[in-house]
Parts: sequence; structure tokens; C-alpha cells
Amino acid sequence: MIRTFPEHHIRKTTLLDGPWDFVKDPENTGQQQKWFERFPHAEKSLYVPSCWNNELHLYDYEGIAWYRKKLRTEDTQHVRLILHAVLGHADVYLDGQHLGYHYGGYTPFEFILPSLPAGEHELIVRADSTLDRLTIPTEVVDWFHYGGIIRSVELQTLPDIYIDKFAINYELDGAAADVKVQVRFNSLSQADGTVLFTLSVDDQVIHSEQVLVGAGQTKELPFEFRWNDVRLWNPGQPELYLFRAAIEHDDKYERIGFRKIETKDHRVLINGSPVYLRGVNRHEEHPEWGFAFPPKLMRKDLDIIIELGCNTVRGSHYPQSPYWLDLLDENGIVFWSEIPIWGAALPNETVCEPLFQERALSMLEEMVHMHIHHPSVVFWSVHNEIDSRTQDAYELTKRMVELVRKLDSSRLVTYATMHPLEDVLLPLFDVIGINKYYGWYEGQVEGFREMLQQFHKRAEQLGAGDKPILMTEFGGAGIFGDVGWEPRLFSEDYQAHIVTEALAIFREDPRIGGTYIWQFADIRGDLKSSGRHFRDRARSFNNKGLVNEYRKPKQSFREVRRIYRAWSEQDQ
Ligand code: ADA
Repeated sequence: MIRTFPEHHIRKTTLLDGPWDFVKDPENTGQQQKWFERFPHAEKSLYVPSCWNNELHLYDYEGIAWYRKKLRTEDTQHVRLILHAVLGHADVYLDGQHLGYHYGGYTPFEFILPSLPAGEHELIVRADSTLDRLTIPTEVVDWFHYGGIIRSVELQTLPDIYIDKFAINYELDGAAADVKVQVRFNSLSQADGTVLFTLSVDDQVIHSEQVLVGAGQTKELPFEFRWNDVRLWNPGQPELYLFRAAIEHDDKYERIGFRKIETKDHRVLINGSPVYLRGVNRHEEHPEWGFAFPPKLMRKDLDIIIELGCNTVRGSHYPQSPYWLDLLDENGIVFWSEIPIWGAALPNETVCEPLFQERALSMLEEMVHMHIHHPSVVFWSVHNEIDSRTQDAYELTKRMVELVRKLDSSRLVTYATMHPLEDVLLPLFDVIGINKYYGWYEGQVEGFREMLQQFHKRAEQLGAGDKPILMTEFGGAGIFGDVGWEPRLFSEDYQAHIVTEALAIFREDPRIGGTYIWQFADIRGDLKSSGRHFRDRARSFNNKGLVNEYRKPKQSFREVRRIYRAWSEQDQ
């Protein structure tokens, strides 16, 4: 399941979820045809979507693997093949032909296959999960490094003229919206054709016209309309609108919410009202499912997060599933979306490498493209904890921020810094996220006060003193079940102590506009990196979750629930 609502009613879509043939290729023996010829019976079958590291004997496998699926098509037809997410490097082959390559891991990519003949076809995907110094994330990273096809693979049947793009934008003036719609049609036909296009919103027809699309051509159809009294999407009170673009033989649904995002007096404003953000960092990860997180568990995560009293979630540290964002849209929860540049151990030279930069920019673009219509997304974040003290970091960040603003000027651009007192990037952003671990990696929790005082002075000197500051990471590890009479390191008690003290300090500081506790749930630690870098990860987990990896609450969960609920009452 990709979305909580169907994206097409007329267009025929099929998910290729289920068992695929699977073989590892640890030595990179090469060509795919040869590979499957030599192994006509694949090593095993593997469920798609999933992560191979959740299978027996593949726990620590990093490298190349081949997936194969046989499929049948009736009649000659135009096909759109969408791979919703493959971790790392992906090469896709159909009937022995290389369709293309994609680098990334959390965003979809697609191929249009005009006039695919009827019959049996062989779809092969070569997935390579290897991390190195130029991948994103790089080889040192603090989460389990999975491999696999982690979201669905989808086949769509297209008519001769189909809807290729459907983008909705708007500007709000009070409750009046100037809506800009852009539709792109593509023709796969040898002849010119005319289609009757209809735009409707919640079943009400808004616009209709005949559109001529030349043979084999693309046709853009931009138009605008004004809507005088839209119901606004607000945190906790979401209002959504379902838009439909349709022609005789094709259609596409997009869902949006109307809201205006600004900042003022160190606060994030939604529709003119300040929203104090009560949040957690959530990895979309589960010990049995890895990053192939099932919709049913997303619903459960959301219920727990609402129970905790949150009104926001940071999607640490990569673009999360559209299904998850649909749930957030429907429940009025604010979302922070980011790409997986995880910089705590990133050497400064890496940010200057052209390949790294190219990957960063394309991941950013793909993320914005994937999530652009979700009203829950309020923040686009460009990176986490890179060495933000250098001119090189400044140059790359400037390009990234410019790109995001060009793609979407309606949201806030942000990042998370671990060097708040030396950071040179502050002026580039709308909102500043600070990650600090007083009480855990450094000093006592009280250390936050002094750091924040110095930070505010510095932000003023750099001309960034008026921006909202969000505490985007803080906390400590607490092993589930380890409780006692005294708050010892790694006990639930000590973790609860750090988090509650830190929250009290932040809430007193008028320049802080919200808090994101590190983290929602315990996550698996990375096998490869943890050997060298993360020796304090008991059980090979990052144990800073308010709930454990199976979502059972720790003491810190109960304390934070008490605090966040009280704040929610105060902020009414
Ligand atoms: C960093 C990082 C997180 C996590 C955390 C920790 O701030 O952004 O991904 O690694 O530290 O637990 O140390």
C-alpha cells in the first residue's frame, strides 16, 4: 500500500509485491543475464518490499544482490514501471535490456515502456547497498545499514495520451486561495489526439476543456482559479481537499491542505498562529522490517506519538513513506523532512566532492518532488550535523538552500547543527535546529543554559538572532527494563532525568520554538560503523528511544507524556 487513498480510479495499477527470486553477488560477478543463467533457480525467494538483512544468514550482508520477477502482460500496452524505493544503487533491466540506473534509496523512480508486447517478461533489479565515502549516507552512520527493495514496485497501464504530471500550488490571502494547477499530458501515439480534461475537487467539477496533444508530444496545461473560502489545514484540525485530474482514459488524484507558514518572534506560525512544537525524532525502522515499514505499524506509531502529546515529528534522517505522511496529513501533525546526509563523522573534504554534491542535490529534489503536496510537511531540512564551521560547508549549503527555495517557496528551510557556537551557516536558514547531548555525551544537563546564552549572542552577531530555534536532538540512552533506586547511566531513570530536565530548560527560553527528543523508538545500530565508532551502543542498538524497538514505553515516555500534555493545555 503506497498511499492511504487510491491515486487512480481509471488507470490500471498493479503492485508487484510478493516473492521475487533473489541472489547475492558478493564478488560482483557482473552481467545480470549471465548471473541468472548460472543460477536458474535463485538462491531463495525474498519478499518485496523488505530488507534482506531481516532474513536468516543475511543479517550483515552489505553489497550487491539481484532480484528477478516474471510478469505477464495481456495485449500490447504502454506501461509505466515505478520503483518506489530501492536502497543505494539500483540498476533495472527488462527482458535483458538495461532500462536505467538510480542512486538514492528513499524516493521513487520510473520508466515508461511504450508498446510493451503481450506475453511473459523478466524484470531484474540489481541493488547495491554498499556505502563508501561518497555515498549518502557515507560509510560511517548511526543507523543499521539495510539493503533491498524497501517499498513497492508498481506497474501501471497507460493509454495513448496520459497524465504525466499533476501539480497544485496556491497562495493564501486569509481564507481566499489563488490556486495554480499544472497538468502535463504525454502522447505515446503516432497520431494527434484530443482529450476532454476535467479538474474536480472533492467531486465538484472546477474546470473542463478540450486539449489537443500532438503525436508523440508533451503538452503543458497551466491554469489558475480563485477560491474564496477554503477550510484551512491546522495542526490538530486538518482539512484536506482531494483534487482529481481526469481525461477519458486516465486520471490522477492528489490531496492537499491549505495553510500558510511563516516565522515571527522566534515562533513558527501556521495560518498566523504560533505553534509551539512538541516533537520526537522518528526513524522509519523496525527490527523485523528494517526500513520496509508496514502501514499497519505506521498507524500504531502515530497512535503512540499522539498519545505522547506530540504535534510534530522529525523524519530522521531520510525521506519517509508517503503513507506515513498521509497519516500525518489526516491527523494534523507537522512534519520535518530531510535527506540522509548524516554528518557527525563526515570529513570536510567530502562536502567538496562533485559526486557527493550531485547526489545531495538530486536527493533533495526528489524528496521535494515526492512530498510536495503533503500539508503536514512544514520543514525541508538539507542536512544533519555536517561540519558547519567551514566555508566549504557554506558553499554546498547555499546551493542546497537555493535549490529547495526554487522548488518550493511555501515552506521553511532548515538543518540541524551540532556546532551551534561556531556555525557559519545560520544566516542561510529560516529556522535553526540544534542537536546537543548535555547530560549524555558532554557535561551535565544544566550545560544547555550556558550554551544557549552564548548561542543567542552569536546568532545576533551573525544577523540570525530573530529566527526560531528548535532543539532538534537531545536525550540519552535508557535500556528498556533497567530501572532502580538511583539514576545510573543507561537506566530508564537516568534517561528520564536528562529528558525532563532538558525540556524544562528549553521551555523557559523564549527563543526556542519547539523540541524534538532523540528519539521516538530504539533503533538497530550499524554493524559496520559500530565496530569502530559507536562502542557505547549496548545490544548494538541506539537505546535513546522513549519506547523500545517493539514500541513498549520506558519511564521517559511517561514523563514526556505528562510534560507534553501539560504544554498542550497551556498553549490552547
Ligand atoms: C546525532 C545524530 C543521531 C544519533 C545521535 C546519537 O545527533 O544526529 O542520528 O546518532 O547523535 O544517538 O548519538
